[in-house]
Amino acid sequence: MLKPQASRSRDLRSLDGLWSFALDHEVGDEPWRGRMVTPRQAPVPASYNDVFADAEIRDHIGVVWYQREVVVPSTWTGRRIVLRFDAVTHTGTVFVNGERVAHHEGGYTPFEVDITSLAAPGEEVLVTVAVDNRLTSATVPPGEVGTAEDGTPTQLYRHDFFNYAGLHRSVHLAATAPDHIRDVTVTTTRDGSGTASVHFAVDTSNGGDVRVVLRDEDRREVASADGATGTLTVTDPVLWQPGAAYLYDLEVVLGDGRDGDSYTLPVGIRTVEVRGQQFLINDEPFYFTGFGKHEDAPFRGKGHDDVLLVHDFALLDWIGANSFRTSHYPYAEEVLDYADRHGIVVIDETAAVGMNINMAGGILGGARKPTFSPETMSDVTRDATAQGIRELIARDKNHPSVVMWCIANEPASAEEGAREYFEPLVDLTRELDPTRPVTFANQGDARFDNDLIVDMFDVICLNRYFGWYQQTGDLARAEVELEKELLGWAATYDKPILMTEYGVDTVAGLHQAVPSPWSEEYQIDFLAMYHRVFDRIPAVQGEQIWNFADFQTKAGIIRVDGNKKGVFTRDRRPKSVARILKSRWTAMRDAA
Ligand code: BDP
Repeated sequence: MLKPQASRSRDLRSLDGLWSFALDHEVGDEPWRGRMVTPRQAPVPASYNDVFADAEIRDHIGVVWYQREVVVPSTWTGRRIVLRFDAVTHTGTVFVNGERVAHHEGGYTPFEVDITSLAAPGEEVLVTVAVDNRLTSATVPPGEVGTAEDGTPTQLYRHDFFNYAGLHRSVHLAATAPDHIRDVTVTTTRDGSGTASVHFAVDTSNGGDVRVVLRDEDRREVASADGATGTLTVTDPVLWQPGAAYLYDLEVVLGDGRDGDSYTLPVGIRTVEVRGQQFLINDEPFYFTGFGKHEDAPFRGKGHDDVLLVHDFALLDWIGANSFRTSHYPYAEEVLDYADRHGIVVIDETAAVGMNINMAGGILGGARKPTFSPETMSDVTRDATAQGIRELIARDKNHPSVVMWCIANEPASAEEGAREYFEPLVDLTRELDPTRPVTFANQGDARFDNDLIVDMFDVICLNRYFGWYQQTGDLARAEVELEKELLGWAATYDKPILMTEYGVDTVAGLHQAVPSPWSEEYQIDFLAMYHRVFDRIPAVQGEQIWNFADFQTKAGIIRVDGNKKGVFTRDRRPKSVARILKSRWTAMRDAA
């Protein structure tokens, strides 16, 4: 699915800004029928939860309503008009002028609907969106909705971040020619003699004539071709490299481009491969440094924000990180565009998180029961997981920064049923994209000797907390356990190992001469211990600390205003460990 853009032949109108907003019970049965009467307005893009100082809104379970008007430009006569939502979390139902036009499940991938017949140029249209934040066994991430004794709804979920909801990303009206480019897929390969191939496939609404032109960063034409599929040869290509991005532009033209359609896609030429225990980018071993992140910030929750985007990347650069994982859901497309542009490597994750009912003895919710069963993670959940994979790859397949798909975070991969659940999902991922390695983030209960699924994946991604959830406060014992475990994996599988989570809750400003958990000094000692161990084990090909920044979670007795494992605070101030990481990672970056 192509991100909307303004081009010679395309136009865009942003619907970001303030929308009328109401909780379900505050408006009548069918608020989409006319103008909604409500005293409240909510900002878009943003989560609605924290912008009002109101517990009822923050903790609301179920549907909320957003509504606004927009005037369709009178110059859009004869155009195809599309309404596009970059993310409605988690389920969106859209009405235009009182008519239901779209329904989408999955809170972190875009959807669009052709509203040409409803949107008269020069006239106003009324857009109403029902946003449902409920998580069930049919959603990803999954959850359980119940009813409390007093009849009010309850929501259980097993992932460790607040269930923010709303119109999290931009909303646009977009205009194209009626005959238009529907999709473009680009992959790149290199041959031994210093040339590269850019393979393209263009999907159009009318099967019309297609021309593609590849230009370099100086806008010089490098190659061109006619036809909807083909290969462009680039001699002496400038490669897209971690830390040294280079983007060509592929202009795709349908018809004559004036009455027809045109779309420009940035293209990075690079290859990715797993060979033995190495992860290769452009045939060079790549060692991942960086973080698991979250889309999370005060007030706006998970709302996309360019200020935060640029600042977070500036901090990644400052600290010397070369990569991050989009834990635990697909991030805004702007984030990937920026990573492409700035040479940051991305592990792109689905929203399949919390598929582990018995983790930590079930303290994250509920008594012991099988994770994979018709009552828990069922065929319905798996279908939703598959749909999430389809939408992620459809959206992100062309980003050079994305070097690997991560199809789940910490599923119960040692439990019966895990293999049956994941095998078709791995197959699906490979079928949709044969060019990128596939992984999942493994949770500590599934070790090298009892995990049931890791052999199906290319890279072993481990989330481990020795010295925090286990051996709490005892880094000497934690070091022994960590090393034992890593050596076990390295001996069992000939695959690269990435530590995709390791970290400790750390209260900024809490200092101790003799470090113990929660202090800044303990975070320093903890990470130093992990790094010592990593440096001793050649199969370890990367370190991504949990987490880049502190983030909000649901209320709980092990969370103080959220998860505090950040190297930065929630407002992006460095904790003491940041400078130490900076010297490790910048030295590694300079040596690479
Ligand atoms: C892991 C999860 C992550 C949590 C982290 C933690 O993957 O989402 O936030 O642990 O406990 O289990 O901090």
